[in-house]
Amino acid sequence: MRDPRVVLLAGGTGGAKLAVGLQAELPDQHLTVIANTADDVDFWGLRISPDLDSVLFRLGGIFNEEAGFGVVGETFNTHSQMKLLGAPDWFWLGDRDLAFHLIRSDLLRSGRRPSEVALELGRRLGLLSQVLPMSDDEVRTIFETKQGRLGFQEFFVREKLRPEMLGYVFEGAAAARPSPEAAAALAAAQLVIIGPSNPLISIGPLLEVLGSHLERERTVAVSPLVGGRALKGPTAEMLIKARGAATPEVVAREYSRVARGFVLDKVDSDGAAQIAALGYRVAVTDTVMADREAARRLAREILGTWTS
Ligand code: FO1
Repeated sequence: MRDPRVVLLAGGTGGAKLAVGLQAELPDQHLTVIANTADDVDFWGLRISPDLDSVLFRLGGIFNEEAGFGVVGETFNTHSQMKLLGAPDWFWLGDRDLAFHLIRSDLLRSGRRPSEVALELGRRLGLLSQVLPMSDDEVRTIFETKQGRLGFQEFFVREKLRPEMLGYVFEGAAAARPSPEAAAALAAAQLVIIGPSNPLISIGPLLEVLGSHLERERTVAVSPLVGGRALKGPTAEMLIKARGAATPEVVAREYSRVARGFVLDKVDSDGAAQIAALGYRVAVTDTVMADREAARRLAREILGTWTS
């Protein structure tokens, strides 16, 4: 198939890295990335969208690899001054990063929809792909913990995952609808890729909102696990707690209603037959995206397997 239109469903790290590889392999404007927004938080009166921003910044070539979030070459003068003035300081918003939150919050206040704002930020960064939130409606991951209910960033960043987690909900997900832009991109896509992000708390909210818009025959999922571990974040620990094990097969079960293809890392090739038995077509390859070239190679392999 020449020049397919592709949608990538992405959380913050693995999904965002794969977006860079896909953008490099596809013609301009053939990739739409739909990002999880259930991690969003309002801080200092501004709307912060960490997963969406990490896709925007990676595609725009300004991601701060060292910090793992925000913009390269960051300074924290505003953060220092806010702290001196008694504002909460547990969330490190850098000076460059702040520019995006100021523009986003201003556009939202003027009545623009979150999808319109994301497209506008993408245009101002000169992106060659579209980056969209999963919905214009608010969805928030709330963790039920022994210390009460905590928002995603409160639990992960402020409390550093210390309170014992009893469960989690995606508040607002049942009523949330895909934005017109996201629905149109999914309808036009020859291939939908579920990125290698946390299946429970990054892809989970995306599937709750968009799941009924996916066609199984056109959807392929990339395992976020390599040898029983995720490259970043508590994915393996969460899978063990919630599903009893952290294996690609557990991930494949999670996606079996929405995906027909599954990309498995070569170190996990032993599990390929079990995953195929769930009804998947399995591809085994190196899924570790250590750099841009590795992300590009993985993208090329996925596109070659599922769009040729
Ligand atoms: N992660 C941290 O561990 N500490 C921070 O202070 C922090 C600030 C921050 C600011 C903007 C942003 O877009 C992301 C930020 N992150 C921070 C990352 C974020 O909490 C998570 O990595 C994602 O939500 C998980 O995908």
